[in-house]
Amino acid sequence: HPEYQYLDLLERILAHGDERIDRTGIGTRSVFGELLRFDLSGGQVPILTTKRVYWKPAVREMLWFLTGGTNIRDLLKDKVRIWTDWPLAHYRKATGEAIAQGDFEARILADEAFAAQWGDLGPVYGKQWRRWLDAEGREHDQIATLVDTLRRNPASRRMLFHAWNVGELDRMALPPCHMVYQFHVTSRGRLNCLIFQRSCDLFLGAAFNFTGGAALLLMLAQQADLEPGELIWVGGDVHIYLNHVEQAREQLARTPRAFPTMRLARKAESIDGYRIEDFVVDGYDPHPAIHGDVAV
Ligand code: DHF
Ligand code: TMP
Repeated sequence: HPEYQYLDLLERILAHGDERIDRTGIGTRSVFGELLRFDLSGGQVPILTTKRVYWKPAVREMLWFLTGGTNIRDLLKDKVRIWTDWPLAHYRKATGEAIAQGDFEARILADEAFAAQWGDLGPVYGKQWRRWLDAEGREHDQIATLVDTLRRNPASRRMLFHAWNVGELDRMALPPCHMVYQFHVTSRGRLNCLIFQRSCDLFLGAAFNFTGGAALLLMLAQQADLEPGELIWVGGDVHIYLNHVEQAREQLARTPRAFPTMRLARKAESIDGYRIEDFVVDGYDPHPAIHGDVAV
């Protein structure tokens, strides 16, 4: 079962990972340089089954990146709360106000000016993917260029988009983790995607990254009249936070079930036209969710 790639990595990090204090102060065990591959050609996608993964928030996050958005207000409208902690920490620090997460989120939703001031993550993924600003002041839509190249010149070795915009890193709430997506089309018309992730929270973040990556691959394949191929995930610093060790052990005690299938219910008019309702996941029968706190 392909999920054992993930579970074996989890187990190896627990057993042999290098332990140290990280930026967040929580501490991690980590390894450096890992590769996982998932074959999507049979319709199955890597939504982990050894714990319930909230695949809709993960797909919604990917759709939000594609809109070019960088404000958590758009996510909160869809009840996706995974990015709230960073603007919230910034707000608390800047104002000294001990506001609860729920109250902060309610204010972001109710008050557009407040959201503009406090809900923006800076020039993160969506901005770089859709509106990368070059030295001459021109904006580059890397996604539109990618779709165009997939259609016109699928043998290209230059099909990628990148979020590590060096000049803008200091204005981002978090520098990009999944920072490069490269694509490859086989002679038989299969679309492969390689994600390079410089830093990976293997217990919490990875499940979202695999799911979002799979959703992106399906959308791009459909737009370019290709069949889904492999999702290849490469991790730089792959770590387990020390406050996730018990959860990881619990997950490791479980036996994976068949991956679910994911398909698109309709072909959108363009890569910008997809909605959450277009994603159909069948056969997802995971073990129960395992909660873990996110390190901010
Ligand atoms: N920082 C850290 N330390 N780890 C991350 O995984 C991470 N991910 C970010 C931003 N910063 C990060 C963006 N993605 C969750 C999942 C993905 C994500 C952020 C948070 C998360 O908390 N997942 C929980 C709850 C899911 C839900 O409520 O829908 C989970 O159990 O999967
Ligand atoms: P860092 O910027 O110090 O590397 O911290 C970022 C943390 O967030 C790190 O634990 C990796 C994790 N992360 C993911 O695993 N996946 C994601 O999609 C994001 C945004 C972050």
